Amino acid sequence: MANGTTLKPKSTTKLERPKLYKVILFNDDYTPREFVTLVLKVVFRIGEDAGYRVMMTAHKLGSCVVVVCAKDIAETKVSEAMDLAKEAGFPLMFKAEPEE
Ligand code: TYC
Repeated sequence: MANGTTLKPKSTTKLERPKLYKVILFNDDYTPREFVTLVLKVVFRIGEDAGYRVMMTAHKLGSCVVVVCAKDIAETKVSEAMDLAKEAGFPLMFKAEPEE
């Protein structure tokens, strides 16, 4: 161009938006409610009140989405949460699943 700047050619390759993953909490008959709320607080940084509501939703409906985030973060959180449950001897279950 006259002022010395150059124009970038338009790129034709489209960047795919990275897929988001949901972390799902599942109900079981053995894990204490307080422990579920504690795990949500420590691992997912969800406050007491919101954590209690997520836990009660899973308790009543069978499952509840905890967060939606990038795949690696979702998988790390799932294994951190399930490690804590395993250490404490509870069958608490989380899963990371791609969003539709
Ligand atoms: N159902 C459990 C109980 O009554 C509590 C619980 C809630 C466990 C939610 C898991 O994801 C869960 N002790």
